Amino acid sequence: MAGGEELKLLGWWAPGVSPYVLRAQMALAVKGLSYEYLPEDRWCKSDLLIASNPVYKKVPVLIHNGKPICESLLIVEYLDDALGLPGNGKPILPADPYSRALARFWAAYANDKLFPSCAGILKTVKQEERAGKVEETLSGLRHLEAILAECSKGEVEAPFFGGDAIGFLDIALGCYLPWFEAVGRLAGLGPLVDPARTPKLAAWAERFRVAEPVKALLPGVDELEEYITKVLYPKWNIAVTSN
Ligand SMILES: N[C@@H](CCC(=O)N[C@@H](CS)C(=O)NCC(=O)O)C(=O)O
Repeated sequence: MAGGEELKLLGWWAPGVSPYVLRAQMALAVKGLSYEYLPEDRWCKSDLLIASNPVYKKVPVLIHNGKPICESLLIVEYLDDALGLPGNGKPILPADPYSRALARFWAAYANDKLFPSCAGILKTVKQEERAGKVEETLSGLRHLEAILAECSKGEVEAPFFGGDAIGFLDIALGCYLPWFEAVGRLAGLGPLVDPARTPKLAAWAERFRVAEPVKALLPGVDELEEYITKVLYPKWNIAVTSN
């Protein structure tokens, strides 16, 4: 409950491992909003989830005063639109229309291209295909390095994509940080967000990991690795010994 508003978040049964649920949780935390977390059983989805997201039947779903909002990026935008400026007193999305459009473009890029390429590193077994996924991921991270440099252009380096405070693109991308680390480790590649290749992005990642209020939400990378190998590898038909 937040100031008479009823907020429920339908989330994943294993905390921290779903970047999409984490994204919604990060936005709620940045807004300083309290809510009831309802974990979904991965084998047996609740009637509430099926009724709230009948099209995709996926989490996260935010339920605000009984009304469901689906899709993690839309949830972040909705919190900004519907619940005003509690928390740090700043909107999550930039005020300037052009900056908003850019933030939305790169957030969609992270969702549609970067993260699938990164997860694809583990899903592909053939050497050549895997090398392609690695290159796609590193190229995506180089794009984001350039965007981060653009955000700070002509000024003292801004700590976040959102400027002085965590903003839309910080949340959209920051929810993937544990995955970048876990995939780099499991694939034997070392850190994907590497200070030698993308120094600004690596420094941003370090700041984001320890920033209030998101740091408490980030899962341990060991736990995430365990989830990937024990839960996802069998689903993807990958033998643990393949790495
Ligand atoms: N595009 C969605 C993706 C959500 C998603 O893939 N959620 C996963 C958990 S990480 C899920 O609910 N999976 C259950 C299923 O696929 O049946 C978003 O951004 O919210």
